[in-house]
Amino acid sequence: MSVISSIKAIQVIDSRGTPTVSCKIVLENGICATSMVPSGASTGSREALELRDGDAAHMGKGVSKAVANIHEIIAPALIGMDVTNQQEIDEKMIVLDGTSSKSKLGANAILGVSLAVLQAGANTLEVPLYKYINQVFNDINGEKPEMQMPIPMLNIINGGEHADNNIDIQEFMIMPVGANNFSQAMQWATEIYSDLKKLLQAKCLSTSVGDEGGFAPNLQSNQEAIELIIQAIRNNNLTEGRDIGIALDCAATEFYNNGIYDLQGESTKLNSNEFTNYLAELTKKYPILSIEDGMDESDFDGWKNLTNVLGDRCQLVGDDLFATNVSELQRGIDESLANSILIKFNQIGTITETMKTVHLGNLNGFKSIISHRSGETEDSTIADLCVGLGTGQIKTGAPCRSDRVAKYNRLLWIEVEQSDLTFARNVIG
Ligand code: 2PG
Ligand code: MG
Repeated sequence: MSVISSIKAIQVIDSRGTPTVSCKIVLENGICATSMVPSGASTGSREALELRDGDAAHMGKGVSKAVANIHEIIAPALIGMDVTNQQEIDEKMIVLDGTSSKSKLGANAILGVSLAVLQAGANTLEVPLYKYINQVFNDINGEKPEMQMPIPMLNIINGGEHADNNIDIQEFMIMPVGANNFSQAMQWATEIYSDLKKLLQAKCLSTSVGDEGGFAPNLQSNQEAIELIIQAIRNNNLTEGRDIGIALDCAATEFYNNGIYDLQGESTKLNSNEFTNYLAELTKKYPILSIEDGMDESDFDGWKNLTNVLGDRCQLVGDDLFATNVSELQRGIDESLANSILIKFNQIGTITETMKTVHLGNLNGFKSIISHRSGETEDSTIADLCVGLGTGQIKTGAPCRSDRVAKYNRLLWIEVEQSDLTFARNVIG
């Protein structure tokens, strides 16, 4: 038995300079592990609650209440438990909280502990985290996924809530689907990224970056962003579609108001059908493999229509729509909304619930994409999560800024240490 002997938490700083929770677990055998919790900007309304202090310090964004909840409520309940029993520990915290949105203890408090428990479990058994995750998933769901190296989705032009420019679509990503392995995918991505910088410089456009490390210039339209990326792909003697697919995260909830998709950057207002047609036109013109949050989180008719129109030729990913929540995903499955799900563990608050959501997706043919948040830290757990669950896709920003590349760099090590893993190049289509 690897028994928990202490749980400590402190407030640390994330990639936007905003406080977040870090947690450290020590076991009776002396093994320890730490975690750090990410935080979103374009958050969905169905996400679990991130507990913030709301007082004068840190513009109300301090997390000292969440830290205190770990010390005063969670730690006394978990000390003495076997750290390798992830599900029992997570379920105990869910009961201690007692609310559906984790608003009593805070999802940031609960997740900080859940992540540290996961890492401590791997450490005490002396196995790599991704292998341990594979085992925990099996313990929880009775399914042992085939581990694989993911296709990275690199967000190289940032807009929406993640940048101060005029672009409405939040993320323009490249997916090196034609690479032979993960390291080649990253090589192509970094080359395209630096070429894109040169293209922007040549046009006297800004090369400052947004929250996820992608460039954030002012542009005429969403199409211009895609065309710049295609030019950067071609400048590297690569072919869009064959070697590099394009993926978008519209984060449409952020520009939807009273039935209207308001594309301010293009001075265009569209209703739900018109916005679906707008996206369909983009997919005809460009090799767009994946569209995330193409519709507002509550425009269910819009989602149904979008899935009808594009679902057989494009990955349609629910992020705000599902909030990594098993009941919301079940609704999507029942009503044919989207065909894939974005997985962010802080939307739901525990590793166990995250794994149950991925399992439900697996059972129903929904692809899962493991994702960072726009507010990140050097914690790289999502890299191991993606390999251990074999989801085949990870989205974790541009190849720029340590909070983003920490995940890609961890994957580069896993690729070498576990050279028998296949690369998920055919994951889409
Ligand atoms: C998203 C995420 C991550 P945020 O919308 O998919 O890219 O952004 O963390 O701000 O919700
Ligand atoms: Mg999103």
